[in-house]
Amino acid sequence: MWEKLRINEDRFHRDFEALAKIGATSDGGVDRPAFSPAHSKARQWFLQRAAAAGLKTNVDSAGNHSALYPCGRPKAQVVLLGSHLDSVPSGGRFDGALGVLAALEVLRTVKENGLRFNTDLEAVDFTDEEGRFLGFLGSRALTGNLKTEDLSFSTTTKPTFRKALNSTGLTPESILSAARNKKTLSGYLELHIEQGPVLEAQKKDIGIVTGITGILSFSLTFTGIAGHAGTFPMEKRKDAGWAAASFILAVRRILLNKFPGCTATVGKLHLEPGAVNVIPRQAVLSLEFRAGDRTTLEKLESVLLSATEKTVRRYGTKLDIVPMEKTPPVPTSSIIQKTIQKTCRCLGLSSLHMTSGAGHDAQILARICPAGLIFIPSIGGISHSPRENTRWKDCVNGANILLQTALSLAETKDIP
Ligand code: HGY
Ligand code: MN
Ligand code: MN
Repeated sequence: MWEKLRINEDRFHRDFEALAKIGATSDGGVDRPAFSPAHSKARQWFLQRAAAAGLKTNVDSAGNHSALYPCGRPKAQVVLLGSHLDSVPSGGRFDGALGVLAALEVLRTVKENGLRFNTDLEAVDFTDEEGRFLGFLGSRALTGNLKTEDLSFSTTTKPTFRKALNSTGLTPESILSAARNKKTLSGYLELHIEQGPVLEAQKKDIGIVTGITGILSFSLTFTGIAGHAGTFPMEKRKDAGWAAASFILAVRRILLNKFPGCTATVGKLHLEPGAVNVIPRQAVLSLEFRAGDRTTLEKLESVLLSATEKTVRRYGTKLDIVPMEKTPPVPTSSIIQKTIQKTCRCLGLSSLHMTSGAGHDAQILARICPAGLIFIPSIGGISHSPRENTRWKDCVNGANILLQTALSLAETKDIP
């Protein structure tokens, strides 16, 4: 019976090391932004490893790369296992990559044991999870959660986006036509590092994610008046840099004082014209914020947007706001949570129910099928950094939980 089945640890480890070399940085991380040469190379490597294992490979019209093991009945639904091979700039080796490799390893393990189930199994690497252009681009396309306007970027981003698509043979139209019929999907499972400190602090092996954070982001442009840095009087300035700086600190105050458990980040800031001796005319910044429930997310949005109005009044600038990402918070499937918990008990692993403050493709898939997310500990809670690390033993535990949970689901006819 398949309950005793385990993944091949050595093969999984060799693959992890080989993949981590693609786009490797000298400080031990990886730099594989979506559509970069290193990212394309990693995706090709994944397809080659899958083909070498005799799996059926595919690249859909949104660039999602996948491998199928047809172990189900004729015209079976599929249990999809996946994550992403792109990284943030100067990121870590585990974020996303581990989930894709574990998915591939699950399929290989099942195939070499010749097991049959009710459903097929598919491993997928989603396009641009990290949002170089649009967060969860691939999973949103696959689930039919993309509209034309989602791909109409600002005039500065549009040419780079077009170029990135051209290099991979995609078009906005092809991306918009990648939606699958949700009836073909029986469920979705993702293994991921926690990217936070909870499992390590609580000394637990596995995190069973109950819900995933909602994320909103905007591009803000404060426009003031440029001038000579040495002659224009301080008291008469409309310095866009001051507006940006003041707003960034207001965000910090608001979050710390009024929204415990939520986060907000200004991760990008650009001043124009950007010269040492010119008062900044324009400050373009990103504002991203997250909350675990819809009501709090909406409240946070309204408080932060009214802080922008106060800033504009105080510094006499103008302001343009362009919405970017809008991903609502979602619960994961309670049935899948129970299956993961049972699997942890069978494997003698401790577990903890928890929410995810990081975004994952699982939250997009959860809109159209039962979805589950499995966490393993991150050393020091560090992620989106070359210092991101997880003990190899935990990676193997996570992959075995993914295997056993996936097989439980593949055996179930209809996951409620
Ligand atoms: O930004 C996130 O939460 C994820 O790592 N994409
Ligand atoms: Mn990430
Ligand atoms: Mn990730």
